[in-house]
Amino acid sequence: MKAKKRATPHPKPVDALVYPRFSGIPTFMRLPHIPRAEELDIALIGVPFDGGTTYRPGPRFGPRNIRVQSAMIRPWNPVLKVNPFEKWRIGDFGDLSINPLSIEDTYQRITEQLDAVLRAGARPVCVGGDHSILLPILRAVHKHHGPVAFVQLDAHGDTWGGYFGSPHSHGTPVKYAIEEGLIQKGSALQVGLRGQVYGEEDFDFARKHRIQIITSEEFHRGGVDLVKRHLARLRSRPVYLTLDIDVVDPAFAPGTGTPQVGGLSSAQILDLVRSLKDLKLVGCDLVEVSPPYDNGEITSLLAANLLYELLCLF
Ligand SMILES: [Mn+2]
Repeated sequence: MKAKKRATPHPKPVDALVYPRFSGIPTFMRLPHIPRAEELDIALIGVPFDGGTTYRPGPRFGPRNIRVQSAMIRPWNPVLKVNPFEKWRIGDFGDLSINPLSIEDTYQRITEQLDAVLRAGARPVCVGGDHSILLPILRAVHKHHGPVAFVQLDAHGDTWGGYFGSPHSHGTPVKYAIEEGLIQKGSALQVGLRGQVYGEEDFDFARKHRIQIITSEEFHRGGVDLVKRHLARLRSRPVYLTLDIDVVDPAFAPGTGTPQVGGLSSAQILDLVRSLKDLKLVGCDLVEVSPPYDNGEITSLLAANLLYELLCLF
């Protein structure tokens, strides 16, 4: 994809006051607030919805706190040797309109709004919100790219069925995305899964649909090299990437809805995200940051840095 007219001038910290958002909340990475997707190559989009959480609530405040913690992000990535703000026109698109009382209505709203963003030629980077927002995002992506290859960094597979008679929650989006054909058959990779499940049959869905799984235990043994071997199959296709912050160990990212011990460290997740560099990314998201459960804002700070690393993958 070719960059639009000109790259976004990335403001220096002192310029942060030039871009005050409403209520004094800064924008993502001090970028200009540009709610017009046609002016953007990459749109950073808040999705403040947590009506799909099954345990700890709070990720509706994720976009707000990640914006605040992203205030000190600088433009040059010395590891990947890239300045994403020079390469692409990137802006803070603002938050999507959601309905906090209805997951079905929220799904419709997200798909419609992202459809417009994609139609305007911008690639969406969504900041959740809980993981239930993945399904309507993928529905919009599917309209423009067809079935995509899929990489999920997460402690959980999110392939469970409904809860209490409701089909959708943050534990179900991948199941429906596969069943609706939004993800190309045999092209899904999940990294970081761990923790107890209800039974061995919880993996039946993944087996049936040939989802490749690298558990946290396997990652701790095989590292990024193991992941890179699996990525080889996905390189020729459009890829969608979803990052659930709970892939990181609660010692490093306590502010999340369903924490699982034995996860990745901050250094490991940085390394893992950077290893995804040469994929044909059509969009990505970062979800499940729950500020009310954070300590010293370390989860939002890590998320802000990971968001920057995601921009460096395009
Ligand atoms: Mn998840």
